[in-house]
Amino acid sequence: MKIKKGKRESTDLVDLKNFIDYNEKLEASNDTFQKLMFIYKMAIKEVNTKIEIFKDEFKMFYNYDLVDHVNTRIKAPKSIIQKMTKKECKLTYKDMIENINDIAGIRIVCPLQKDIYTIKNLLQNVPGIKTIKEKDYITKPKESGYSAYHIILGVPVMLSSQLIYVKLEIQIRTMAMDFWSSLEHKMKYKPQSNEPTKKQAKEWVSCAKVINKLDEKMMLLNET
Ligand code: 0O2
Repeated sequence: MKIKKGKRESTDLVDLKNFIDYNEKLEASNDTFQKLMFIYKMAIKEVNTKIEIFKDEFKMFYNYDLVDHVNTRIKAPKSIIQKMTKKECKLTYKDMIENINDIAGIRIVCPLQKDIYTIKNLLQNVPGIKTIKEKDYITKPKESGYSAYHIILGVPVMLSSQLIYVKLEIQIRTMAMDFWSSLEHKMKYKPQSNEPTKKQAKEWVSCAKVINKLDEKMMLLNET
């Protein structure tokens, strides 16, 4: 991996994939993999600090809880390889960086639906952060019933010798959406669990609709 030591050589943002040998085969235990994961972790740190500042600012200045809690994670090597195989990628670092957008992930859980849009806009307006992709599963939930707002951000990470541009996935949900998706995820990935039957899948969608109604009612109650 080509990261240089010492003084920063350029203030231009350099895409993460320019740091690696294009066709180097992906190996979860090697040095390149560890260094890449370190850079993804630093991107999480950068954005997490911004979220904490917004959260504390809203509490201090407006006595308002904009964010209930935040979870961060680096995707497990096994899950990265599974996703690459599903997407029919070559198992190289270049393909990993280009195609897997959620190696670094931050999940923000907010009390109300309107908070999702507030935090999303705040993050998208942070100088230097770019929006690469947005998926609104709130106005258009997934077939499973899953609801959340997803954004893929491009985040500059400043190392001693370079400014590196890293992709990171933000999932923003209400507490009610988080309750649904945590349970549904647990059921889906329970050991020895089978694919849900048509009837079970329908029940999950129906629960998701109840959750959505609940979120709408909570917003109205909050306004009165
Ligand atoms: P984990 O461990 O939860 O992170 P893209 O790469 O942009 O083409 P991607 O990432 O395949 O698209 O799809 P999507 O739907 O935008 O995001 C996938 C993530 O959303 C999943 O991550 C889940 O976290 C969440 N998600 C999507 N659909 C569902 C669902 O039906 N139920 C639940 N509970 N969560 C869902 P991963 O990769 O599954 O893993």
